[in-house]
Amino acid sequence: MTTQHQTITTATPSKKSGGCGCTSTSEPAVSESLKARIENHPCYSESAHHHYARMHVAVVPACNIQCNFCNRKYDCANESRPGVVSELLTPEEAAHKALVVAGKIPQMSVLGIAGPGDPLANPEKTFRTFELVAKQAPDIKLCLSTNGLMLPDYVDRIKALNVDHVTITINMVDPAIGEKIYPWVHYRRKRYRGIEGVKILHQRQMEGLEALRDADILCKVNSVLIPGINDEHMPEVNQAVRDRGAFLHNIMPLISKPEHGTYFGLNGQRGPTPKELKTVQDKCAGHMKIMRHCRQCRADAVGLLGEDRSAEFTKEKFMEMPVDYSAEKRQAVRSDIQQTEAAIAQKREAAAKKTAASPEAQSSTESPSVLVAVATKGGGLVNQHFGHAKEFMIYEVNGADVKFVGHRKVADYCQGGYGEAASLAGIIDTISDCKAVLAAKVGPCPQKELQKAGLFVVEAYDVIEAVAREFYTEHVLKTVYI
Ligand code: CLF
Ligand code: SF4
Repeated sequence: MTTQHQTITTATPSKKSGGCGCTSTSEPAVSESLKARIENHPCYSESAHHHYARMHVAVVPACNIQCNFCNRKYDCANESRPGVVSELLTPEEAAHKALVVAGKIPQMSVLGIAGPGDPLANPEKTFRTFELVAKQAPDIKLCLSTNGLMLPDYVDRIKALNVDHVTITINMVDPAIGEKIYPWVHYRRKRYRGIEGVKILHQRQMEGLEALRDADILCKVNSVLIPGINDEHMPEVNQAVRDRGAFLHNIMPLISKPEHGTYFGLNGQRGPTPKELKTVQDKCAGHMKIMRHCRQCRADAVGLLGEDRSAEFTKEKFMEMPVDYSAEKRQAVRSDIQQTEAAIAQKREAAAKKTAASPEAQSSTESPSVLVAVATKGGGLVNQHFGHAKEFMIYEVNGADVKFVGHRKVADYCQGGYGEAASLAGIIDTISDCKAVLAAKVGPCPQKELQKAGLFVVEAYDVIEAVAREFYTEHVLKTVYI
């Protein structure tokens, strides 16, 4: 892939607006050995998610707990978007699907089992699937996501299967808070209601974390942020999980609508706003790595995070597809990605040096942080037409850093080639706290409206960080915009 630079054209907004009030939060450094373990895992590495894909296979129907945000007619809300029904597969079908997808999408590096139920409530299906895939495609990383109740019993088996990435969903470390999230827990053939069950779940989750640490298996913790229930509690959760060796904390928003049929959905429990989510993520950052690029995938998701190719691989279709798995072809694709990543890293570095050397940066005593909204199809580039963006990636930029802080879904502006005024208003509202939109192209009409709303429009096709820095130097530092 080339990262050809095109001229950046910027349009100035018609009115100035205030700063975003962002606070910069640094994250702990990652050792070289850890980097090697996560470099092609799209969830564990933010930069990998621009290039590598993952797939889930839905082989686990049952669950052993009840979460108030889940209705198991639908996918698991721990790792999937509720309201999307998936086809259940046998382990043999799942392994065939994995091999088919590995041939068709050679940048697919990870196979995850993440629902619709809990993988360890269905251990035989889970482990059989992993065994079949490991035998036939050893270059695919295996990944599993669990509520943790049965984890301590299976860490040895997980280790023996060379599963190096395990996610536990931990929404509380205080059973009094957990009581508002979990009505019951089914443990060793007995159903425990209320706080009695929550205490068991909590204890097992903590044991599971420690067992993963002792077995040197990388652990990510997912936490569903539920305003008014566990939002203020989240720093405590963060501390408890990092004390027990978790590597990454993915704090993700509750998705809750009445039509999902969940307890929370039916009782009006809302999810957090993007700002509320970022505030909590920022509070927990600085102590351990925070994942901000999660897309809350469905249990049968296929493709890059944020892209959904599962419809191409329904059971009816993939069972008819021949396996075209080639370890050599996949390795060649990986080498290309590594080269692209190296070229991007060079551009990032050059852009950082240029900003630091600019007279404005040298004379400026303050370096305010601003947010920018990026339209991208992946590859780490600003490379998408504004009108085709279904989501914007949000970066926080200051004199020292360009940091990804989240993504925001929007309605398609271009629908059949013409813009819709209502969706444009919605998009502008969604990114109104940003200073600029960075896109490959922005049509004249949305450009005018974006400028009216106080956003710069930057048209470019280049590495995201380089474009963001150039905008920052030219339009924030130079004009003392804040
Ligand atoms: Fe799947 Fe989860 Fe493994 Fe990733 S997803 S089992 S760790 S391969 Fe990733 Fe999807 Fe977020 Fe999960 S974006 S929902 S964190
Ligand atoms: Fe649903 Fe997953 Fe909770 Fe089980 S652990 S109830 S499948 S969200």
